[in-house]
Amino acid sequence: MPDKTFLNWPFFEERHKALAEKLDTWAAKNLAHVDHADVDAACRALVSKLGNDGWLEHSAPGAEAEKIDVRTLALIRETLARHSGLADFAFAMQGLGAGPISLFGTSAQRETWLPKTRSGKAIAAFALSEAASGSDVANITTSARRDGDGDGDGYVIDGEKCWISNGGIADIYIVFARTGEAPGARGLSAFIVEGSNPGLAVVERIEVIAPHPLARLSLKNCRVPAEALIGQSGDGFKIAMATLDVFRTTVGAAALGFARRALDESLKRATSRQLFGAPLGDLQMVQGHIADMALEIDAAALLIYRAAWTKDKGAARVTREAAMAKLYATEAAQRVIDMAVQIHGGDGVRTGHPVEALYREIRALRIYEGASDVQKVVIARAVLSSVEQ
Ligand code: COS
Repeated sequence: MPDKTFLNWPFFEERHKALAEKLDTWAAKNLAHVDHADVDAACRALVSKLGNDGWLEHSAPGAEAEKIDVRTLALIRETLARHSGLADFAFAMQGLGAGPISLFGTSAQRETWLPKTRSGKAIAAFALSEAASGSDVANITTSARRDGDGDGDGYVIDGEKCWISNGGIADIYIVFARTGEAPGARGLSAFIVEGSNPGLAVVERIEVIAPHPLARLSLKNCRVPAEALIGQSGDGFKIAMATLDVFRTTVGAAALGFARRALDESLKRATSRQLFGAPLGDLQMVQGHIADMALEIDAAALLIYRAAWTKDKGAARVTREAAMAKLYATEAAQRVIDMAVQIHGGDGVRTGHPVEALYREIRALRIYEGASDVQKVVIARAVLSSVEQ
C-alpha cells in the first residue's frame, strides 16, 4: 500500500485528497491489464476510457475564467504512473497538446477543441522538437509563411518535426514554426494543425524502450487558416515555454509515481523474500536502500508540490520551481528504480516484471520536455538573474 501521508501536506485542499483517493481506486480497477501489443490502439482506448470516466476534464480548464490546476494534474499523473506508464502518457499528452490552447487560445479555439480533448473525442499532440532543435528551441527551422502575397488569409507550413508523441494518432497538433518577425526565439509562432490536414504526414515511426506512439512528421505545403494561429504571431517561443512551465512539474510527478511503485514493489520483496534465514528487509544494506528510496521520494514530492502550489496560487512564472521539480524528481526516480532492480535481483531484469518495466519507463523522462542538462541551465539562469547587478 503506497504512502499517502503526503496528502496531508499544506499544499493540498480537501478536493485534492478526494480526487487522489478516487483515482487510485479507479486505476486499480481499470488499469491492471493494459495491453501493450499495439500501443496506438492501447492509447486510443486509454484516452477514450479516461475521457468517458471524466478524468480528462482535469487536463485542461473547461470555462475561460477557469485556470489549470497544476496540483490536480500532478496528482493525476503520479497516480496513473504508479499503475500504468501508458495511461499516464495518454493523460499527459491530452494536457500538453491542449496546453497552448487552454493557456493562450481565443474563445473560438477553446470552444472548438477543449471539449473534444477533455472528453477524449480528440487526441492532442505538441509538435515542438525538430531533429536539430530539441533543446535549442530558438533554432526551429520549420517555417510558416502567409498564404498569398504576404497578406493572405492563412499560412503555409513547411518542415519536419521529430520525437512527436501521439504522432500518427493525434487529431490535433500544436505546431511551432518560424514566422520570422525577428531572429531566434522572437520569430516563432504556434499553430493548430488538424491531423486530417493533407499537408501533414508521418514519415517515420520511432520505436523506443518504453513503447508509445512516437513519430517524425513532415509538413509540406501544409495550409492552415489565419484562425489556426495561437496568440500573437512571434509569440511562439513564449507560448512553448509557458506551457512547459506548467507541464514540466507534472513530468516530475509522473517520475514520482514510478518511484513510488518501485518502493512499493521493493517493500513487498523485502518483507516476503527470505535470505540468510530471515526476511530480506532485515539486512542493513537493504534497509539502506529503502531509507534512500523513501528520502528521494519525499524530497521529489516536496519540490513537485511546491512548484504546483506556487503556480496555482497565481505566480506569473514558475520556471525555476518547475525546472527544479522536473530535474530532481526524474533523476531521483532513476536512482530509486535502480535500487528496486537491485533489491529484486534477477527478477528485477526479467522481462515483464513491474520493476523491469519501470527501469525502461523512467529513462525518457530525463530527456523529454527539457533534458536534465537544460533544466540546470534554466535553474542557473534564474538564480543568477536574481543577483542584483
Ligand atoms: N515563460 C515565458 N517566457 C519565457 C520563458 C518562460 N518560461 N522562458 C523564456 N522566455 C522568454 C524570455 O523572457 C525571452 O523573452 P525576451 O526576448 O522578451 O527577453 C525569450 O523567451 C527568449 O528566452 P531565452 O533568451 O531564455 O531563450 P533561449 O533560446 O536562450 O532558451 C533554453 C534556452 C535552453 C532555456 C530553452 O530553449 C529551453 O527551455 N529548451 C528546452 C526545450 C524543451 O523543453 N524541449 C523539449 C521539447 S518538448 S518534448
